[in-house]
Amino acid sequence: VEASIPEPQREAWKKFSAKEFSSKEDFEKDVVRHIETTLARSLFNCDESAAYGGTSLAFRDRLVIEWNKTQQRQTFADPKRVYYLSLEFLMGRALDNAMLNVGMKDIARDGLSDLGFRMEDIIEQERDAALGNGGLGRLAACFLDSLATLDYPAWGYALRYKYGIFKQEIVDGYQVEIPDYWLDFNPWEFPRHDVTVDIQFYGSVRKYMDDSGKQISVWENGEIVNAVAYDAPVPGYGTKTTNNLRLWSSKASHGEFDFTKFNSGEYEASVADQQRAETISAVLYPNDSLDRGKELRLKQQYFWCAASLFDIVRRFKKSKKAWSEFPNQVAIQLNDTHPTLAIPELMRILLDLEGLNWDDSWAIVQKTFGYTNHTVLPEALEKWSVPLVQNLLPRHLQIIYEINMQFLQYVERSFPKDREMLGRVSIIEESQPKMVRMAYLALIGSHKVNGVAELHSDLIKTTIFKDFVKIYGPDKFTNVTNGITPRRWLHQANPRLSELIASKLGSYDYLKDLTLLHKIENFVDDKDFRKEFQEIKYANKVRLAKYIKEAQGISVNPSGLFDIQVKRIHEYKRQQLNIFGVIHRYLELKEMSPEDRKKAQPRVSIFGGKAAPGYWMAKTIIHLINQVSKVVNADKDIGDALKVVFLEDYNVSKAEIIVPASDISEHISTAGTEASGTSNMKFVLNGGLIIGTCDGANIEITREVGEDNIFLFGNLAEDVEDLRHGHFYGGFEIDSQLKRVFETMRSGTFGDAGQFSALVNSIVDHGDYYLVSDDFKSYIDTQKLIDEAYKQQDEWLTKTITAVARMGFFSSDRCIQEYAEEIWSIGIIWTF
Ligand code: TH1
Repeated sequence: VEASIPEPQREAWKKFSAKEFSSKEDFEKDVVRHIETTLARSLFNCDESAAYGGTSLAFRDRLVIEWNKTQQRQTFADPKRVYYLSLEFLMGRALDNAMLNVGMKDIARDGLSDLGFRMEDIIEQERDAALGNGGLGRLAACFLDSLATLDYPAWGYALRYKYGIFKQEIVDGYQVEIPDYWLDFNPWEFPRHDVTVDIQFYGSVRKYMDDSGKQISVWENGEIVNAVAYDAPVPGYGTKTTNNLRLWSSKASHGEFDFTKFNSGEYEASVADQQRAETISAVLYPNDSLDRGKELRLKQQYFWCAASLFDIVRRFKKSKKAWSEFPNQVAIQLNDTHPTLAIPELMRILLDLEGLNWDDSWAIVQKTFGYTNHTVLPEALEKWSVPLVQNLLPRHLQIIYEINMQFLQYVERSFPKDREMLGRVSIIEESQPKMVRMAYLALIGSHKVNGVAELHSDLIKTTIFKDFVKIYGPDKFTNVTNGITPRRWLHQANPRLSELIASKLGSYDYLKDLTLLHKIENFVDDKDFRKEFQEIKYANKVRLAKYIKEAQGISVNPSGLFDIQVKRIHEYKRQQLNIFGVIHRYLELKEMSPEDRKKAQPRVSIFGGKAAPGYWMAKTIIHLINQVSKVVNADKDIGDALKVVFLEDYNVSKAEIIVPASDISEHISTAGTEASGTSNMKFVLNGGLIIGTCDGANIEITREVGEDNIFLFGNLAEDVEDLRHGHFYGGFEIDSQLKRVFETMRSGTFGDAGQFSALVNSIVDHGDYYLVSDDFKSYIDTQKLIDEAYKQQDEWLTKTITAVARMGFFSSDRCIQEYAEEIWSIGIIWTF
């Protein structure tokens, strides 16, 4: 407001205010202008990367215009906003998405062709924004797309990592990690050097009484690091709403150099200080579902929470509303426990900086926050050592202790007979050293806690949060089953299928209301539709086969059954079960007569995914897959009957090629371990069936598509505990067919057996925690069923079409509507 132009001069502004291109000619004009001026290139040195730059900048202009207007509308209406705090946003590429969301891809294709370029090559130039590990980060990205598409006033807050998730190379069958420096040229971000926040670490707390006898706490003498905002526009599909993703970058607070040190000859030390500050936002931690308790990670979390809250509070204070109004203006969603420090930080702001009392502050905090839990795996539940928190954030530790004391007093009053409960629910674990249990803090500081699929939301109420259901009652807990954006995961990844569906439904409206998909079930017997649907699947398989040849040098026959498992490599996700199944298949094929082998259903087993750099067992699984691939693919007896592929460096843009090409995809986690899974939804939406356990969202996919259209196998979550117990205390016999697989490995068929002994021993000698042996027979029997079912191509096609038609529930738009109504109480802002 302070910087606004006075009335008399506004005419000139309005006259020259930036306009969006809408014709092909205007698009070309913008591209050429950007290439010639912004990028300082010419038609004599314009390669594809420059053309990508010009195209992106032309689209960016469009987005920025709507982005500014959206922010103006939202500032004017000053509605309740939602802030999605996530340490990960796995956005992938932005250009294709921007073109489709603003509905200008065809114009751009023609325009680029006039200028001498092929659209697909230009799209390929972009690097993925890979600021996430897997499902959790991609979910956040889908949610941003839905929030904008549904016209909700929403911001995402995260860190501007210099290095995203590492790039994976496979060298001699082993994973090697390469840093992902992705910021060389990123036209999608806007540095806001005027939007900065000083963030304090370390130091001490001084307490004193003010004149009125009130106790005041001052956190002082700490080290200051500067947070600088970088903004990226998030366009909605078919709407003008363009929301903001704000990423914080860390910088030394003294400017370039600490001049005292510089002048006293300590040049190196002054640069080192600067680098230490920049380290905070340097790198994304590459662990998926694992808490390692590193100090730098805690620093990242506080840096990001404190900067975001400062920003949110600053925006709120502009409205001059009373503090009691804060929860009516602000909803903050905690994506897992990573942003839990936002709870004590908001308390600190209200108590120490704004002078509110404890009870009022706590009421505001609880009404403001919602917490999403994404896992029950014990190794993923965040805990921070008390001495570490004490040192880095002394004031926050005091506040956490106070929250805990008040909470425990309440529990004690409510359950006077259950003395043990206090120790169980305390935010502080009485271990050596003591630990802060972040999930409990997040739960206690929020008004709602949600799981991400029905089974998972039930499980958290009976396992990790059981006592809290007694304390707060069941209403504090809810479920919001995950979803995916159909814009990226159908329209963008599979344009031909999207177009076919639109041609039958009469419009692309279903991309905004995915439940409309059910109408394509009317075409399940339509001959032309079926033919086209099948052709599209085949073409997508050809596209993937081509990519496999280029990237991996392996020839695969697109007529084979494409069986795909792509996701982070983790023992609980059981890629080992899959590869043992592949070895079993290989042995069976080897035993067959050549005639029988010819009759066998050809398969292409495709794997992809990264292992956390320190996760040896996961790296062993990758190595085994690559060894099996080498042996099987070279075996002349086998030919096309079986091919095994490990696709290097699985990421979002590769998923866009892989997902539409599956016949079967694998979602085979030990029951009760995969909270939801989201790629399962993507594969089915693209006309692939799935083999899966009764776990996570697989269960709801089954409910929606029908039991005949999915291949379920394996033990149920409710039996897992007893089975594990039995492994240790009862007799434990390894499945006979699995034994044969292990014998083959031991004989050296896939190289030195010693390399895989830890993997085999985890099953044979160490209790088979993930029930690989228990589920093995059921798994390979189900794979046989799949072979038979796939031979009935007509029925298979019916199954896949039916399944697609019934996937409407899994749009992330539905998720966002549920969050908005049940957790955030926010409304939409109309666009005009
Ligand atoms: C994943 C869950 O494993 C997956 O089942 C779920 O679909 C997805 O979140 C989205 O809800 C998780 N990713 C992480 C990553 C970290 C810590 C915990 C989890 S749980 C770093």
